[in-house]
Amino acid sequence: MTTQRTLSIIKPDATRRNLTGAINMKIEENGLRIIAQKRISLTQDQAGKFYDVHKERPFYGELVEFMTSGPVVVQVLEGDEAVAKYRDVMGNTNPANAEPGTIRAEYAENIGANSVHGSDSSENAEREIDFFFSEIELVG
Ligand code: 3AN
Repeated sequence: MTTQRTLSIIKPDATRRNLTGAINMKIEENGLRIIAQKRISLTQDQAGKFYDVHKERPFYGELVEFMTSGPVVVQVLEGDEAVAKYRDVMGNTNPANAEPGTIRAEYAENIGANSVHGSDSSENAEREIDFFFSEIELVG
C-alpha cells in the first residue's frame, strides 16, 4: 500500500446545494483524510488554466463557464492509493452510470454538473495540488 495525495474539488452545483459537509462525510467515511481545504471563486483565467488538458474537447467552454458559476471547495486528500480510491468514491463521470453510494450517484445533477473533481493520476495530482496549494497549507 502506498500513501498518496490527490486533489479534490467540490464543484459549484454542490456548494450551491449546501452539500460540502455531506461530500466531506463520504470522503472521510471511505478512509481519506482532508489535509487541506479552502473555499474560493475561480476566475475564468484560473479555470481555463486548470482544465487546459481539455482545451480541444467540445465541452471546454461549458466546463470553464460552469466552474466559475459559483464557489468551489478545493481540497487535498491523503490515504492509501488515494488517487484511485477517490475515483471510486466519486463514481463515474456520468451520474447515470455511477455505482450506488458514490458521490456522483447520490448528488450529481448531470455529466457536466457532477459535484466533484478528482485527479486521474499521481502525476496530475502533484500538478493540481501545486496549482492551488503551497506546501505550508498541507497539514497531514
Ligand atoms: P472526470 O472528472 O470523471 O475525470 P473527465 O476528465 O472526462 O472526467 O472530464 C472532466 C470534466 O469535464 C468532468 N468532471 C465534467 O465536469 C466535464 N465533462 C466531461 N464530459 C462532459 C460532457 N460530455 N459534457 C459536459 N461536460 C463534460
